[in-house]
Amino acid sequence: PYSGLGVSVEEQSLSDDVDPDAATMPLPQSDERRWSDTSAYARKKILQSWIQLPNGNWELGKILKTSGEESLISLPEGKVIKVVSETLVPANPDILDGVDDLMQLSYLNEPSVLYNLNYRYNQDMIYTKAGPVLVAVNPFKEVPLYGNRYIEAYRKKSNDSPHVYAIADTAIREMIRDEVNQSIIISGESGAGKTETAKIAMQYLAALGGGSGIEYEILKTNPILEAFGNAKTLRNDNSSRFGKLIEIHFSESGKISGAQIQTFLLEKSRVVQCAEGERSYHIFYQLCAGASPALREKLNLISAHEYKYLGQSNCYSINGVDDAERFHTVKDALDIVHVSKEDQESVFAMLAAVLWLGNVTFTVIDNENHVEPVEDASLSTVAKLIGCNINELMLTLSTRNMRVRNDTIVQKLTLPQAIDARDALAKSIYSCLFDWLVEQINKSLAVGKRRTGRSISILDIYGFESFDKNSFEQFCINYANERLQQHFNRHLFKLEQEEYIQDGIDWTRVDFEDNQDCLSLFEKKPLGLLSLLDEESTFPNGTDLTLANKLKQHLHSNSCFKGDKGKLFTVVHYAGEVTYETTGFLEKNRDLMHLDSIQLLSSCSCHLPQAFASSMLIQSEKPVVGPLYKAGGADSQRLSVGTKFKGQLFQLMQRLGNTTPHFIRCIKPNNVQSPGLYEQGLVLQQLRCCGVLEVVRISRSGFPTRMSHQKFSRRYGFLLVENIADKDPLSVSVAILHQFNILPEMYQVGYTKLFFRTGQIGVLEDTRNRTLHGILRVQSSFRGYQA
Ligand code: AD9
Ligand code: MG
Repeated sequence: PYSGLGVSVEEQSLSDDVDPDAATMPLPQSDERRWSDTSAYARKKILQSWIQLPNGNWELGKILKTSGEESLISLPEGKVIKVVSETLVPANPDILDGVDDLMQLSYLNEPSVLYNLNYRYNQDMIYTKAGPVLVAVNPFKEVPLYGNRYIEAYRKKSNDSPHVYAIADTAIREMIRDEVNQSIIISGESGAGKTETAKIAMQYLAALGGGSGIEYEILKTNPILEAFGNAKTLRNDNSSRFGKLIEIHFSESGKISGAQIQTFLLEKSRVVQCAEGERSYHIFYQLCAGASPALREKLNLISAHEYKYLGQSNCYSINGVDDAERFHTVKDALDIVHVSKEDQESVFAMLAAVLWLGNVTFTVIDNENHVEPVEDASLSTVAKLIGCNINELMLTLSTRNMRVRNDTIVQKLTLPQAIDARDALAKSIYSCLFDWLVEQINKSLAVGKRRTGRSISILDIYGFESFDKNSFEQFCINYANERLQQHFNRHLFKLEQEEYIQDGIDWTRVDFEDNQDCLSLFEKKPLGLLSLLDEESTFPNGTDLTLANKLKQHLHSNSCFKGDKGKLFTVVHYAGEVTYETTGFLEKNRDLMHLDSIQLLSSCSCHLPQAFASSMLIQSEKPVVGPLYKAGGADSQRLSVGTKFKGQLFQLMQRLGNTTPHFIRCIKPNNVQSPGLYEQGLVLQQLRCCGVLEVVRISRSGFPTRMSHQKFSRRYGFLLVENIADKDPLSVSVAILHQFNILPEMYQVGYTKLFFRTGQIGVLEDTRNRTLHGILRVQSSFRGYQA
């Protein structure tokens, strides 16, 4: 397999300009070596090699001489260095530069993969296949790859370079051909391009399955959900702060008949606090900038920087984005998904109420530091906007009804408690509003008269996160990623391996990382992370520290868990270790909404707060009966956030489990959202995290082409010179393999199928075609003779 690459290095003469001080490079990490083929035989034949520089980057060098343990390498700037021969990581011949499937590379090592992606990226070829997976490298600029001309080309199959369109096209075809639902699973870090990729896939599906007009509505859900669920973060100016699954339904004829959206875990905390340089949800700024004078007056709107919730992060605008203009786009989109003007106004009133809530302040009223809200314009505006009695609002924000045996006692709140109550109310209103909007959209998209049950789902969900400080949000997100990774592993690796084993062939088992241990660490009952977190959340005296101690006490022997100092603990995720800090875990997991607040909302004269109150009660684990504050004690008994999320994930996995998945891995080439900048280390770490490198390695080391004995003998049997009339398919197959000198290492004979390495079947197909043409020629000349 290594022949044809040119002369061996032995034949080259030693260059004169050897750098005498050339350092002997250190051995690469074992991980890198696992990837390279550095057998002595291979090393002899290579001309170019990857050299790892001290900064970790790889550079291409020419091998000048290999003698014994050491090799001389010339680097591009003319420098010549001496390296330990074993560290040579072979580079591919130039002819393989920029292949569109990584599987085609002769040498499949990390630097070669990095180089190939970079080579393509420099030419705006942002998509590359890694076997069954599509890799998309974020261009951070407009690339001329989209629109009707391209859609047409992929539909007609006149363009076969890797593309999201090609994935969407395959999904449609397989859905129709196999009558199996499909899913397109998009993952990647924040800012890697998942949401854009999802939109590009939707665009293709809409173009091919359009006609009824519903596709237009489906596309318009994007600006709405982005306005309400996306925000500027330090990593991405348009970061989705929720996960999304959109299931697009098709009729028998392959036309879109409707859709359904499910969302996951909206980051509520952003409504009341966000970090310096980040923003809250886009819609707040859009409303402040774009509302008409009449609407301003109605909502008593002021400018964004006068709202405390928006003012704290010192960031109001996004480069190149006109919030006022976006507001109109959102309103138009709401029209299209049939949210009435009246409802739209109620939605804006809720947004204004949230903003005004943030401006409500408190004064201390006694010497026990109890407080009362200041009766100012902020407070009265909130009351007006949600349609409640101002005195009840004041009570809700400054007291709590506690049930002690059969009595209800009123407890006054201190300043931090009152602020918590206020912020909890603001967060709940916002997250209920978000859910309500999704529900309205779903009603509008559920028009398909007769559901055929055929669908393509697109999943755009947050990728693995590991920051300097990791909190409950990262904990949940990374848990979700473990689940998805298992889905990915199981699909690509296990199914593959099982097929070989099932057919009884000798296939050296390729190890793949199964992350079941880490998932069990999260999910096991009663001693798993989520159960222990729930248990501690129900203890009134539980604190972040008691939680951390509890986790350490019960999980210290788990191989995926490491206890750290104080409130820290570390989980060994498939993508690396992440250290979490338990600060805020209990509170975020409990996500308490006091019954007083729910009751306040249900007493409102406006229909949205009423709807929110009932949805909060429906979510309660125990039905609440009678006067609210008597039923459930002080707090409503909702499922914890962690447990609810776990349930959502199970449901998601079940849904995806019934589909044929297509995976797209988005890669962020730099951390500054800038075009043309490709940072090797950053890309490599993402390729490792998402399993792309493993996939290529495993798929290539196997036997990707398979055919049953019957089919094989029928297809090629006539090529045999010997008489096969009374032979069984297996014997015929073996005879064919022998006659055509297919090397034993190039195939395996299974119980029911033959397994081939890449490219092997091509030889047989060529012969078959030539022979068939020959027969046809003979036949036609025979017919000519007859005539
Ligand atoms: V997050 O986890 O929601 O924070 P995403 O969704 O992975 O993240 P997003 O799709 O929002 O990232 O992409 C980030 C930015 O990259 C976009 O706003 C675009 O400016 C840019 N991008 C991504 N993909 C493309 C593309 N195919 N063409 C042009 C792109 N620009
Ligand atoms: Mg996104």
